[in-house]
Amino acid sequence: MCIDCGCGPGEHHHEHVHGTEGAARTIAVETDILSKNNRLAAGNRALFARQGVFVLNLVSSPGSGKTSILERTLRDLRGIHQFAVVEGDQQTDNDAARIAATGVPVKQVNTGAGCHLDAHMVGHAVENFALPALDILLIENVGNLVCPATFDLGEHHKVVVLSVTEGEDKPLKYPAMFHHADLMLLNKVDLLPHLDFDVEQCKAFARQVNPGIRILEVSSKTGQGMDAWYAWLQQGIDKAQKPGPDSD
Ligand SMILES: Nc1nc2c(ncn2[C@@H]2O[C@H](COP(=O)(O)OP(=O)(O)O)[C@@H](O)[C@H]2O)c(=O)[nH]1
Ligand SMILES: [Mg+2]
Repeated sequence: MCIDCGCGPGEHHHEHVHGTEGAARTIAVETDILSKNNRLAAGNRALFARQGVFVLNLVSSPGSGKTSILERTLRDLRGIHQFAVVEGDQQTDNDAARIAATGVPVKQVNTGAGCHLDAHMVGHAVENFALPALDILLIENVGNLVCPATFDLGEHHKVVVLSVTEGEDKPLKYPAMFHHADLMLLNKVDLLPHLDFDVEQCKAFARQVNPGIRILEVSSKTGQGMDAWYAWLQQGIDKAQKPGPDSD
């Protein structure tokens, strides 16, 4: 069950509880779901650390360009790094087919009515990959700016994609997502000449909810700004592959 909208894989919960006893029970169930997810995410994180795989969780509203950014990234860097992709969607394997066309291994996870991936789904999805051979695992979450914010998958970073067609106020309207992300990719900047979108205002709003957030302006269509994104990926890969203080 998702604690934000109350939906769960394959079903919707419409349980209405009244009074303090009901509220206490709701909080107890939510705490339980989150602590179970956090336990599984910690397991995923330990696995990724042991295997030296850099893992990103890409989040955004539907249509911001997550799959397009992945496609361009994979085509540009496939010969340099070993990639795998987990594709989260409620229905269809359309995005997985787009990724497969780049030649990179991909595993589709359909969440049904569920509005986010969770650590359990990702733990199973990565059983399909030879992790020791991977440099980087890219997870495309379900298109939704609310629920995926709360669910740790064991990733190194959440990367939030916002496109310039969505309005500069989105970081303020969906603060949890922008608060939890370490990097924001401001996508579709090729469209700026046709829009009234205020880039500096949008960046200021993002920094208002997360002063430490990195922001890169990109276009997956023209390739503008993608080199800075690739340099950021390279740094993360280098760091993930460095043996930790307690590894032998
Ligand atoms: N103009 C422009 N369109 C883009 C860009 N990136 C993605 N799109 C388009 O935006 C739409 C949604 O892209 P998609 O990658 O499927 O978004 P997702 O739902 O976040 O995975 C598609 O029609 C893409 O061609 C971009 O940088 N510039
Ligand atoms: Mg997509």
